[in-house]
Amino acid sequence: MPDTVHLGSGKVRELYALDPDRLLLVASDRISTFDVVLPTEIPDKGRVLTGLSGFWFARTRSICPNHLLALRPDGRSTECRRLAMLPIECVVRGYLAGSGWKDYGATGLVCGHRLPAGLVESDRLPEPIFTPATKAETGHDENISREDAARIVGRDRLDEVERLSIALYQFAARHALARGIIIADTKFEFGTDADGRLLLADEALTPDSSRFWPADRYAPGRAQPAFDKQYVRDFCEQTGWNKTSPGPALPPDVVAGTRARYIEAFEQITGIRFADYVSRPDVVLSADGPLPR
Ligand code: Q0N
Repeated sequence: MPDTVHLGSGKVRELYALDPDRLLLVASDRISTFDVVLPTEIPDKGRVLTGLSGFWFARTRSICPNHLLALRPDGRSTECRRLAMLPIECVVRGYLAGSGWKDYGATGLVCGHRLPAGLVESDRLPEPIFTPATKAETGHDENISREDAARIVGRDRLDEVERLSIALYQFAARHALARGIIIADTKFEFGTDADGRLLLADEALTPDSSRFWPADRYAPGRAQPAFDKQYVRDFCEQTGWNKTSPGPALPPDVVAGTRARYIEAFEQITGIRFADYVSRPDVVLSADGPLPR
């Protein structure tokens, strides 16, 4: 891509400047587990995540406008509006997992939210909670209190992203649950345009930015299997890997099984065949799915 300036790399994504107002967000097929990018790629993972994000962006525009301008024909690249990003992660939790479960066990609180006593791991919360975190490109994001978040983005902006984050999560969690997938929690990123309008950015409501659990295996009282990465995690545990870089290469059966799970998540949530998305990425953007050929 001549004339395209590479702005930065995430663990699994790349960001380029197209012109002063537009960026290109490219989702690779890289996969990370235990915060380490593995040496083996999962074919089509980037397409699945880009298609899912596009699907949600198209359906949540009335809740909150977003940065999406176009999906590229490759299915893995998103043209988006260049924004001034808010320097906090907007996390919503509907279930008790990960750092939320750890903090609850230690203090009964998650980011200042007092939760009922006696909850067990993976329990559904009485209502979804907003638990902002600081951004850390390497290492773990750190949960912060509402007060700290308000000091960073301002009180009114925080109230606005909290309301939007909860509304977006509720919309998506309800849609996904009806299709057999629990979205236990998710992370949003917002930015503002030149007019100060708040827009949803980044990728949204994908298995990389959320915990997806298979609803038919849900049982509180233990950790839940991940919808997407469980074969990878199980394999990595079996090898005795110490979870520092470099991670182990994945055998072909683990790659194939994981690819199938990503595609299954895409098809279950969107109701669109992944092959249809690959032939015409814009199918995810129309409310009624693929058009007749
Ligand atoms: C931006 N990040 C997140 C990709 C992800 N619309 C935007 N405008 C300005 N900046 C960003 C976006 C978006 N989305 C988002 N960083 C900048 C992290 N990156 C890391 C690199 O890979």
